[in-house]
Amino acid sequence: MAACGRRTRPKHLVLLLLCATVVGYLILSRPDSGEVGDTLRRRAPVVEKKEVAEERLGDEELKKPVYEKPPLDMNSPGEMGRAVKLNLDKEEKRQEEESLKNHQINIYVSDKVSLHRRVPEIWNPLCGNLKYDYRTLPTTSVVIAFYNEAWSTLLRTVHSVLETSPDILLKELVLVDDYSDKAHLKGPLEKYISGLKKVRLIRATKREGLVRARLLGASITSGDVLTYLDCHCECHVGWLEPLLQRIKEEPSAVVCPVIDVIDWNNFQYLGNAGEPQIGGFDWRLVFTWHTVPESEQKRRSSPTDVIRSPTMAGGLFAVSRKYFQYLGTYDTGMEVWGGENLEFSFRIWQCGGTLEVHPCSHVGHVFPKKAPYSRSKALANSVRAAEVWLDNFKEIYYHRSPHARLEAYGDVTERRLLRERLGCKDFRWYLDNVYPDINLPEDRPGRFGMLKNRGKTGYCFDYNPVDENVVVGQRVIIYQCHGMGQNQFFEMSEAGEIRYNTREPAGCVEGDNISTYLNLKLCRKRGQPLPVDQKFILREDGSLYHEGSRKCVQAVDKTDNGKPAPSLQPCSGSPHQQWFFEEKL
Ligand SMILES: [Mn+2]
Repeated sequence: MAACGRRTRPKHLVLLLLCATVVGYLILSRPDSGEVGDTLRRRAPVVEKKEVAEERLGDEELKKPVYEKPPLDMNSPGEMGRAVKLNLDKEEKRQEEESLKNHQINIYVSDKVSLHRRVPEIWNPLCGNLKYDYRTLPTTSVVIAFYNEAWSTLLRTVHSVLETSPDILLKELVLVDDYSDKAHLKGPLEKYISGLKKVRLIRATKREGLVRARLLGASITSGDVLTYLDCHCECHVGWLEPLLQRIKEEPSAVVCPVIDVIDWNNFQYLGNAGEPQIGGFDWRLVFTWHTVPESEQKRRSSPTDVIRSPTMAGGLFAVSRKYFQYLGTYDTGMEVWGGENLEFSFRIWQCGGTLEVHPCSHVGHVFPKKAPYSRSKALANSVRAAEVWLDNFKEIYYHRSPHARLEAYGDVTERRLLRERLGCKDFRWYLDNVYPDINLPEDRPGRFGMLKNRGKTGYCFDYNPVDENVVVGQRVIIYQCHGMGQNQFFEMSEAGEIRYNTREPAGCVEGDNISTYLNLKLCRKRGQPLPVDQKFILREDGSLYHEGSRKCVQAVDKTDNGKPAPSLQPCSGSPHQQWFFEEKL
């Protein structure tokens, strides 16, 4: 891998040096120059003093963004990232609800917030001490793809980039219209951005999806680094330098900012100066967030060091243009959205790069109330990722999503050849070295899939988490078997756990003597002993024996809430106490 191209900028450099010299001279030659100057004068000989001051002034000059933010107006709604509270009449309320229905983001509120607002300082204070050599940092092109995005969220993203990115580092900002049909994104958008420095717009001539839209945008750029952002973001001051600095140090690093949350309803900017989260995935190939593991904390020597992450969320990252090319950019066989982030994550790690989160780069993102458009292509995209990168571990994925086997995912020959050509490592290496904390299912024959009852025929163990982020805490129920894996997928481990391991972290079925019903709790961590309440034995006669209570699991038609569920009862040998695993219906 060749080193990241370091562009020399002779014209800029000369100009800026000149500027710095003139300004520096003026200040230093004033008879009553400031305290710092006086201190320097006392301590250092004249020549040295001048150089130090020039250097500092040069930095201030070099840091200047493309545009300065307008003066702070604390009366403006949402200023400094505060929550917006509006008193709306009936008609305004109706408009607000409509905007929410259209975008899954409260655009009515967004429209009231300044396109130039400031966000609160939420990074680790140590980040403010980091120094950068602006003259040798690589330049970047920011690429933002959008589809039918609302005016204010899109333009706030644009202004935010222009007002937080040093002019000397930002080569251009390219907006990619992925074939939107909203009128405000036609003429009005063109007119608006024609008045903005460095902003360009390119339009797809058919719906391309995120992957190809981003590549289309990148194709007209010239910066050393490509920085991809989502189209409803706000950048924290100083967000860009850490990303570019890291890529300058290590051109094969793909670096993500910390993604702060902007509330979809009141536009409050919610950030945390503590350790950011990193990305993982579960065995349905769904992206998940995790706290930084201890091993990674030990590897880092400062809170401002990058954090290695097994996967990325996908919306926001920076990569050296050359390295992106080398890695095979994106899988252009992927449509719309979903799955491309995991594919790229696996590829980065397996093919010799690193994927990192920089704790000093913060960008806010409006996470919508729910996905604003169809994710129907995400399945095919995930299958492509599995088929190219997972080796035999793809079976673990297919067991949990049996319908994925039937999905038409197109041709992946080219992507497999790319993997060959780059001499990429296998998925076992990735799991062992990059994501050792993921639970690795055993999936022994006859011990995974639907857990079916003999007495209550056609009924299976079933579990629905209260939400995607909280797997545990609910009661396990029985429901008509559907054969789709997912929430009816369980695996019996060699040690006797009934694992709900479509999710990460995995849940385990737990019983106790008091409630008689089964609940889902977190499984033990690797190396810890198995709690007796989580230990079951599937015996020869089909009975499912619970060690902790010394009872058998029985399919009960009506529980205290009127619904059927498995329950711990004295062992009787009845068919309602007989269970078996089945992979397919
Ligand atoms: Mn988004």
